[in-house]
Order: sequence, then C-alpha cells, then structure tokens
Amino acid sequence: MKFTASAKLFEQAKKYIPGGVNSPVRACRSVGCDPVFITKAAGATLTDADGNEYVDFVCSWGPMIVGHAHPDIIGAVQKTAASGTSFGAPTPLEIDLATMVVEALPSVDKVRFVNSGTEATMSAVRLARGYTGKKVVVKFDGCYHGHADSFLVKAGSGIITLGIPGSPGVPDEIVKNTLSIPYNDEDALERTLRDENLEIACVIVEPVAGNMGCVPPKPGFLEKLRKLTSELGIVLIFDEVITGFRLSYGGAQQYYNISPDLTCLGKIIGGGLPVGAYGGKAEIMNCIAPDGPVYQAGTLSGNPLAMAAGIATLKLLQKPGFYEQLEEKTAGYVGSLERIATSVGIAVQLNRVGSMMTGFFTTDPVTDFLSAMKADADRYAQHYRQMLAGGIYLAPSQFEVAFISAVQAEEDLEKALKMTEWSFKKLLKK
Ligand code: KE4
Repeated sequence: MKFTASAKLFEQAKKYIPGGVNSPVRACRSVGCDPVFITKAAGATLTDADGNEYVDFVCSWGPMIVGHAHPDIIGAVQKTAASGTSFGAPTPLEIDLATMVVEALPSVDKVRFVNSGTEATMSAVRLARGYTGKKVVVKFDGCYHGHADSFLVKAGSGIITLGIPGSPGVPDEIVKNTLSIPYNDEDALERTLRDENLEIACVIVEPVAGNMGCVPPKPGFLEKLRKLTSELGIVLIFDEVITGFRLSYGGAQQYYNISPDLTCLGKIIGGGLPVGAYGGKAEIMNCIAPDGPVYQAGTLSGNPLAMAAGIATLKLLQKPGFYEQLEEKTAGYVGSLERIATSVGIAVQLNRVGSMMTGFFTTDPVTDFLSAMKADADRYAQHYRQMLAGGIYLAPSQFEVAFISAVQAEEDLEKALKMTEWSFKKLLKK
C-alpha cells in the first residue's frame, strides 16, 4: 500500500489544525504511524486518499452500526436538507426521535438532545448537582465521559492513549470535586459512597467500559452500584454513549436489567451526524431550563439533519432479529480470533460484550484500568500497522474498542482473520 496522498494531506492539515486532526486519537501517535485520510465509505469499506480500501472495525468509534452511507440514512438526510438545515426553532423531527428514545428506554421519561457525548455527560452531571444540591461526582478509573473539565481525571480513551495524566487547564477547584475509583471494585465503591464526609451528587459509569478497551462489569457490580446509589440518594448516571442502542435496542440498561436515574447517549442515535442526548426520570429532567433552574442550551441541538439520520438509524435497528444476528456474528468472529491466538501461541485477552470488543496483548485477565495498563501497547501498535497494511482498519489505540457492524460480510471477517493470523505470527518473530 502507498500512503503518499494521505502523507501530503497530513502535512497540509498540520499547518492549520493542531496535530493535523480534530480529535487527538485520530493522529495515531500511540501506534507509531501517520493517519490515513479517508475520502469515502460505503457499507463496511473505507477508502483513503490513495485509493486504499479497508474493512472498517472502528465504525466512526461506534455510530456506524448499520454501516457507512446506508441508503435509508443518506436519503433521510438529503430529503431533510432540501427543506433547510437549521432553524433555531423546534421541529417535528425532534419529537419523533425523542419518542423513539423514550420508548426504547423505560428509565427515560424525558430527553434533551445536544451535539456530542461530552455535552450529554457534562449536562447530566450539572443536572445531578443541581437536583441534589451536592457537588461531588464519582467516576471510575479508565472510564471516559468526554472532555468536560470535571471528567479529565484518570480518564480513558485519548487521555490514556496519549499518556496525559489529566489535563493542564483544568483548575484544581474543579477536579477536587471529582473522585475516580477503581472500576469493578465493590469494596472501594461501598467505602466511597458511604463516606459521610463526601457530598456526592452522582456516580457516572460506563456500564460496559469501552475507553480503556472493552472491560465488562463483573457480575454484581452494576447491581451493587444501583443498590447503593438508591439507598444513599445519589443520582446514578449511565454513560451509554457507546453502549446505547449498541448492546441491545434498550442499551446496557436493558442488557443488564438495571435502571439508572439518568442516561447519556450519543454516537448511534446520530447515525453519523453530531448528536448527543441525556434523559431520565421526569422528576429530575424537569429541573432543566426552561422548566427548571438548571441551565443548558445549544444552537444546533436537535438539528433536523441529525434527527433525520438518527430516526433512520433507529428504524433499521428495530428490525426483528437485528441484535441476535449481530451477537451471533460477533461471537463467531471472536471465537475464531481466540482459536487463532491459541494456535499461534500469542498472549491475547479478548474482552467482548455484544458487538464491542478489545484484544489486549497481555497474559492476565483485564478487569479494570490497572490490568488494562499491563497490556503491551507497543505490540498492539505493530499489530495495528500490520493490519492496516493488510487492509484492516482497527482503532489506533490498544485502549479502544473494535466494533462489529451489521454489514461486515463473511468475506470481510475471513480477510480480517487471515490478516490477524499473519500479524500474530509476525509479532512473535521479533
Ligand atoms: P463525544 O464528545 O466524543 O461525542 O463523546 C464523548 C464520550 C462520552 N462517553 C463515552 C462512553 C465515550 O466513549 C465518548 C467518546 N468516545 C471516544 C472513543 N472512545 C471518541 C473518539 C474520539 O475522542 O475521537
């Protein structure tokens, strides 16, 4: 493969855009190569500026569960755009998508649309603080909830990928109200939540962690979290920006049968356009302006094109058997990966929930941030480069997830498995 056109574009991009990218992880710093610039995508295939084609396992970090350029989504966006792109006024489409979200999530009585996952989680935390009158937010090491100041404490995703301890520019006064404790540690959870010196407004959790790589909740962890937060009057926020409409049509809360007080959404509900959302019990949501005193706003919130893309996407997810087929496909693929790792003799821990997964290059089980950090990021980097050269597009970080979508065909997965076997063997040669 040649990457000359991407290399030229990257040089141009770096002239006016920090790092040449509009989101740090896309710079591929942790996998030791320059990014390829994508010019088009269809179904499960990405095409870069040099005309190289890739089977896509990043799926735009989750949104493209039905594949790229799906005709229903493109058609909905084109049709909507023909009537204008933004009015700064309410539109019927917002009601349609809000209705679909509320009908999908029994824990959500009301929902507010915003423009990103970060806006959703930032607003949900502000709402929890406003509703409870308390300040402290509890999160979990390795979980990432976007880049709002309160969250940049032992966060996941780009923060760990780039080895950034937290972030300059976030005042101590902000950070001191955020407590980060180990994920899947029930003792630390109970000790922290029962600490009477802490005025805890909320706990925010990725019900399945995706931003330290895929780390499932241990059996009982989410149940314990729900029990303690209910008993102690602490708002439980499920950050379902990744898991929402990914693990099931009702997200992780349906998958694990846990009902949070607030839910944050993004990615899939925008069908590839910028959308985030937060929602929950009417008693809490009624505190949001203009009904209540907690302020939150957004020029393009509920944008008609984004609503149309989200509606078209969710309609496709409602098709009978959609999630069962995805589950069967992913289980088969991961089973083959495990057989390949065993036959080659390379240490890989494969964590999977539904159609989200991560292969950690480490010998021990990965159940939290510390065990995830033991993974060999350099080995992952070499694997990433080798797979890219072979036409397989993985997340440019050991601490992210890969996604199976509805459109990766058997031959796509076969190609990925063949390349994986070749890459694993090459990794052991060095
Ligand atoms: P955005 O602001 O990037 O739309 O969403 C933030 C966010 C919130 N919560 C969870 C669970 C998330 O995974 C994210 C964003 N995910 C990362 C990838 N793991 C986005 C990729 C990027 O930063 O470029």
